Amino acid sequence: MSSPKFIALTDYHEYHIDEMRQRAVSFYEQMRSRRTVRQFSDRPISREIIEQCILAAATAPSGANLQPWHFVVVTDPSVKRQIRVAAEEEEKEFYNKRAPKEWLEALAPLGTDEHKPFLEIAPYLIAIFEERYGRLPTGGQVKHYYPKESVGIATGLLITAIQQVGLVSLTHTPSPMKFLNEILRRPSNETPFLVLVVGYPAEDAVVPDIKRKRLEDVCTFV
Ligand code: IYR
Repeated sequence: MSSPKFIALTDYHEYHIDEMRQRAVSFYEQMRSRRTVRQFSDRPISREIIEQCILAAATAPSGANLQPWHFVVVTDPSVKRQIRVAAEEEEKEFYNKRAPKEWLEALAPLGTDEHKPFLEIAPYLIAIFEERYGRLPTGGQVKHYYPKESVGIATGLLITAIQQVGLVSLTHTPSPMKFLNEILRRPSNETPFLVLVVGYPAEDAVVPDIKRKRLEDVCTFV
């Protein structure tokens, strides 16, 4: 077992309490303006912006720092098309057969259905994979700890980074989404976590009139 190596915490910066308060308010203001968007523009976005956002996502804490994530950035129209076709096939089953009435009722305020044109229109689809275990070049396996939690945190950071640069996103979770392994040729130790659709909103984009819970409803101090 190797012994740990420590370095000084030089990147930490403390703010005066007034500035801390102001930063807390302004970050909340920024985050509360985020909306999940389902109508995208096809306007291109430079790859370097997406790369920076993924670098930010990959700073997420992870179990034993094993960073059990992989991001596949899809821009190729023919690959997007394949993803759309496969996703719509699953969604058709979901909306018409598999989904229990209760689930469809819960989704009704969002106005979603089996049609997913955004999978071809948006300039970027970022398929996020959870590495359930790691693979060594020698063929051995590396146990991963809390991979789903770790990937969930990284995805949250990615959504935040996308919002921060002035783009919009949609967390798309076709179910089941095993087809992503085949289309994107990912190995069997990786499970698709979700597809983040990224771009500019369409000029006439609309969003459902839904509300977030109040602080008292989501938080308890003891
Ligand atoms: N995967 C389907 C259904 C869906 C499920 C949930 I939970 C949502 O929050 C939204 C949609 C779809 O993408 O339409």
